[in-house]
Amino acid sequence: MKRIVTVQDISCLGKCSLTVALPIISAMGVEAVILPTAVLSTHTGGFTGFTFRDLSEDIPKIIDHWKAENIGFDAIYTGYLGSFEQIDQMKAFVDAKGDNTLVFVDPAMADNGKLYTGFTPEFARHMATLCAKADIIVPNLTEASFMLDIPYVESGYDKAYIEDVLKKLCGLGAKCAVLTGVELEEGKTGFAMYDSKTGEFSYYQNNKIDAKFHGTGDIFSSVTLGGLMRDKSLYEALKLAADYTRKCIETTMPERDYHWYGVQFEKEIPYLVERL
Ligand code: PXL
Repeated sequence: MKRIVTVQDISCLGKCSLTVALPIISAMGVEAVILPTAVLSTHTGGFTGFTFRDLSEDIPKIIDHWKAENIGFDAIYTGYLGSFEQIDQMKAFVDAKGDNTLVFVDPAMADNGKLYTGFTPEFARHMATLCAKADIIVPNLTEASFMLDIPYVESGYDKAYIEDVLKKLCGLGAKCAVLTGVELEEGKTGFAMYDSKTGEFSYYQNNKIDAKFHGTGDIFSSVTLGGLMRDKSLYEALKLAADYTRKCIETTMPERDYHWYGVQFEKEIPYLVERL
């Protein structure tokens, strides 16, 4: 059985970051070790007055203990990081990894043209230096724009634009870049990927459900990593992630007023497990 470590916050209530990564990766039959970056009472999207406990001080000590115990990982998956220092800590963690550890970076920090509460454009440019060390990065178009310091284009783009952005993302240093929330046709959404080694671009589009939920990017990343660890190709893992995320949104729609802060991914775990 594969063992991964996922580095992101615990939003105690909010169905994002570790509270979705841990159950999803575990359900996919992969050991999920966690390294919490911060503990928040809720996520930062739509709640006010949330608490935020920064765990930067603990991170190197936790990593050192694992090292002393000779624990290695098949993948390092980073998500929401709470400070510049944590980006540097993750760069050092990646530099010290074994040869067979996949580095998967979700630069979770922005969406819909805006940075999440608490982040700055400088933070995004620093996140780009962690992306430089990754095998696979999965920004949405907003995160890509902030990291590349290019204007955010909301709609009306074509494949040529997407391919230019993907190439620029790999230009940062990442081996494979995946863009999420790519809408190439009215009523559709999906991902685009570029493998800098083969020079190949791939696309996948699904029917779009017109609703925004927090945490869906984290669900997408968790399923992608789980799929990779279960020996799917990157494209197959991404396709499963896109289909599952869509299914979770669809399932939540009738109860969206009650569950506005995150999707009911729990109900669709069987869908996921059946497709491994
Ligand atoms: O899902 C991304 C995410 C993760 N962690 C925290 C967040 C968000 C999105 O808003 O606020 C704390």
